[in-house]
Amino acid sequence: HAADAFRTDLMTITRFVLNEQSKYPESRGDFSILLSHIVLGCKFVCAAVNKAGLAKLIGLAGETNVQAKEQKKLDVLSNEVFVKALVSSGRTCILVSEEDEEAIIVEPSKRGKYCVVFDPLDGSSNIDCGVSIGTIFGIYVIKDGGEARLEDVLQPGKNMLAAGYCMYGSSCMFVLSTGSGVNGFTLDPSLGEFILTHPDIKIPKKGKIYSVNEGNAKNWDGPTAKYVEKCKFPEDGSPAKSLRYVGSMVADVHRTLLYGGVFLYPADKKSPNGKLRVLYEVFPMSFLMEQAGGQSFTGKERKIHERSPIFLGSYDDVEEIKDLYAAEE
Ligand code: AHM
Ligand code: MG
Repeated sequence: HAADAFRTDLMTITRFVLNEQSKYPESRGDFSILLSHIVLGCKFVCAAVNKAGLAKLIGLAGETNVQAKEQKKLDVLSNEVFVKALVSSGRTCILVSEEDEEAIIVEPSKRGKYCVVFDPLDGSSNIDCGVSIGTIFGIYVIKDGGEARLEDVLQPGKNMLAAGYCMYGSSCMFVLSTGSGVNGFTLDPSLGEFILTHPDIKIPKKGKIYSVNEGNAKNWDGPTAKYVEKCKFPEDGSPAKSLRYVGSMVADVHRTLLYGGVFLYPADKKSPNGKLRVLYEVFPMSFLMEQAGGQSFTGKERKIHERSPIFLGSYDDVEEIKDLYAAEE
């Protein structure tokens, strides 16, 4: 078919979200506006990440003579872009970013009802070797007509309205859930649009991969050590699992979502709360996993930069880990 060479009916992320929101009669387009500002931030970061290797030579903004000028670090730059995009959407009231010590309370004239928690550029230690990195975000809504208060973001992950991430990898992918399944969009660089390429993502019920930093093994607790041992030496005659660990949460979670298996960042003797942050790493990824039919097993702390252990992925694999921890008690 000649027509197949060019797809002519493109489901862009904007069109998709507008369709989804039109199911709610009370929807006034606020969420779509907020999301389009997040998407803009992601496109900017994607462009900057693609140029990162050239940045020292030509500058991130493309200017040619920047030898004298200090280059802004990519994570600082990304944070600035997201904060400005979110505030200017006029739809946010509280922002919590990994890059800012304190929560940002949006000035009253620009306020809306959404709270956004985000890590603008996660895995940034991977930038210099060209490995995938990403942006992670979660969205809460403040209580009816209420004032913006920090308690509005310090809620359980399951109260999130939406969550997602953007992965800057071999292609740029935006994965989103607004609470009715998970959908993946790929950036078409020639159009500058995210196109629906992975509708209704479901994680396999059981996987063949485990993903963990095994360098921390000497400090693990009993159940984590036992689980990883079982991955390598299964007791029931099933084949051993493969180990895959990028060291970039977005890339490791993305692979887990598509191929199945588990990703874990457990507590250990050195980091009794694990490493990853509850609000903008653990909760959004857990929300996505559950929406894709998998599970997630975490702590419950709720301070803004609090950390927590995390075990997430295929339903059956996480069940096995939960059993090991339950047996410990
Ligand atoms: P960062 O926020 O300092 O970039 O650290 C978060 C990253 C995650 O992307 C990744 O899952 C984890 O740290 C890897 O940690 P480790 O190097 O201890 O295995
Ligand atoms: Mg991070």
